[in-house]
Amino acid sequence: VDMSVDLAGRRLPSPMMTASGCAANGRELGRFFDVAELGAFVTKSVMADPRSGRGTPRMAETPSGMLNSIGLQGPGISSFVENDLAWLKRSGARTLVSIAGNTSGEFADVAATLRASDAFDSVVGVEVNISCPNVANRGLVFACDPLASAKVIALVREQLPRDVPVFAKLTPDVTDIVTVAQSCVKAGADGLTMINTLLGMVIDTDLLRPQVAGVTGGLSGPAVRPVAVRAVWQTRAAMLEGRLPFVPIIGVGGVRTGRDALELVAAGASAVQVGTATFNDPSAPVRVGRELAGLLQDKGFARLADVVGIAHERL
Ligand code: RRO
Repeated sequence: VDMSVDLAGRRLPSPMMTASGCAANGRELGRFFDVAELGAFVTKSVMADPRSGRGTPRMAETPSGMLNSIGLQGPGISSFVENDLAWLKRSGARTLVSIAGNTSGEFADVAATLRASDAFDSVVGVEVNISCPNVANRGLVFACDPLASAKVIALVREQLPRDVPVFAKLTPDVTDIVTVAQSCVKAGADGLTMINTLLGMVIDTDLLRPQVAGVTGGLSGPAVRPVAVRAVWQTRAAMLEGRLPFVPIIGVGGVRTGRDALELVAAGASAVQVGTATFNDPSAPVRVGRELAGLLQDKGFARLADVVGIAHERL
């Protein structure tokens, strides 16, 4: 089965990616598999300056998923490019760099520093994280506001060469994700990654207090998979109906098996990210890719590309 994907002009050998934030910047997972086997390694969202993140505890488990309030812990863009991106390049990884900022100008500065770095030739795209649920600034999530999203995307797009695609990472916490997608694509996004975590909360019923120090947090894992499938489906439907240009969708949310990945692909995703599942199985992103290829083979498909959005033809 031909598992290669054309992602906004970049040919990747596999549709499988890590999901941002769940495996730091490569070294941890590099002990379990060859990071060059992935279509792309997606890094933890990096900001301009180093950041220690939220107080602890930052994670809570639920029967169907995980809640996090990490709060964008990270080394800052300078250290990231010198250490993490350099390591990913040496390892032969194709890297999709996730960037974040408190303001649209900060997003642009991070993109500019990234572009100027020695390892930039290993970057196959930039994922603009406008959807972190744990940013402390006035409770504002850029991706809840189509205009604010467009401003960030346009500024980042300006900083990068045309052949480096920009992906907007969207939040499911909006009434209409298609409206945000339209705004991002109009502003220059070459693709869409959906979804980030869903805002949630867990209370410790022994201590009768919130389980994570951030009080609310981002819900991930199996609980959000149907939400991701719905978001990808609605966005692909908008493309088929002419309400949105055809841009690649990267599906993410609760994928643990090849069947889970196939669900997102059939809904319209060209690539699939695996995040929370790596906590139980660090090689999950490559295992899911093998399982997906096996399923396609069993069903008689020669190319993954033939299955993208296929469920829309079978209503
Ligand atoms: O660091 C985080 O708290 C975080 C981020 Br940036 C994000 O995009 N999604 C999430 O669930 N947590």
